[in-house]
Amino acid sequence: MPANLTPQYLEVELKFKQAKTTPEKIKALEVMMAVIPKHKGTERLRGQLKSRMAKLKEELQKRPTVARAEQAYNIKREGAVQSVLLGLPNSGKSSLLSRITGAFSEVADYPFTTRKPIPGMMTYENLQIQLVDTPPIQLDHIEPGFPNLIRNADVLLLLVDLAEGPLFQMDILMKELNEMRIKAVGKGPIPSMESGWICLRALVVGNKCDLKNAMEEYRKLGNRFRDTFPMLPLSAREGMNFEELKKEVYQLLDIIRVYTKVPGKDPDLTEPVILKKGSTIEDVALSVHKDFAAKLRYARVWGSGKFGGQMVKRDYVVSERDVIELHL
Ligand SMILES: Nc1nc2c(ncn2[C@@H]2O[C@H](COP(=O)(O)OP(=O)(O)O)[C@@H](O)[C@H]2O)c(=O)[nH]1
Ligand SMILES: [Mg+2]
Repeated sequence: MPANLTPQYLEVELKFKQAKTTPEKIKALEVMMAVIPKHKGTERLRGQLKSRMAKLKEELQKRPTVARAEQAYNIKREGAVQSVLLGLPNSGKSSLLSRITGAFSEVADYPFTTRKPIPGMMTYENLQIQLVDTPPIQLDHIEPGFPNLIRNADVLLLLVDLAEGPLFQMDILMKELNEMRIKAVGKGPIPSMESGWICLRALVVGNKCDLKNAMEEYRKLGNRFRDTFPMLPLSAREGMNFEELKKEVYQLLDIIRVYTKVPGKDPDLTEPVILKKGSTIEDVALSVHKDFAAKLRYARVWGSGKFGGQMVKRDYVVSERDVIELHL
């Protein structure tokens, strides 16, 4: 039976053939399906159009859309602290992640090897610190999803290659953070920010200190930044200063570790309770269970500068390494 296709149909069919992108093809195909005469003679053709449409839609799904790219930037927080590595291409971010956490991130001496963030875990004493490797920071270009990843971090590690003009690299990092309305601060009080802005703790890390002249460059970097940020030279390749790096990250955070114990037993020193500096006995109780905080009568504390087992009230401010026995 002849199909007797109308000129209207043939016109959109031509459009379909000329379409270059999948969305354009889908659009044209939709019109074709709408205008094709619906009779026995076009039955087979209509079937073909339908399956073609299904294929095109599938193709569209497979593509990394902006939303999908953004999703890659949603890194699940793990451990007590999240730190994010930021740096220009080839500064050594992936090398550092691999060496210090054992997580796999491709390392190569050409730029843009890392296309999405990759997390790993490092251990500092009894603390788990998540480290996230990221795609390189680029001048005047910000990947969607990247600002959010950074904003959610507790600490930023600004990694510069000491052999490739570290001052210039820092300029670009600061400029792009500024574009994202992120202010990196070292130690000291967190300034109050305009709305839309966020303030994050940051550490400047000079990588490749194993290379010739690197320490000279590091000193120049220090002249400009040591009053603003804690700094550290390091070699991701040689594994130099890794313990110091973890310690610096820990010290940058305004946190303390305390331990809880039950009467008559020793505390479990492998499971610290992580609290903000200035936290009280009540906060300790809250971190255990909210009922504990409500029922709390007093606590006993062991730690430096107190009598062992000293009795304290709920508003007592705890300090690093205190051992606390809660009494309900
Ligand atoms: N000499 C030296 N080379 C390093 C060091 N860290 C990384 N590299 C090299 O620098 C290049 C880029 O490293 P990569 O980790 O992929 O950098 P990324 O682009 O920042 O992730 C590679 O050739 C690494 O082997 C280091 O501490 N010392
Ligand atoms: Mg990389």
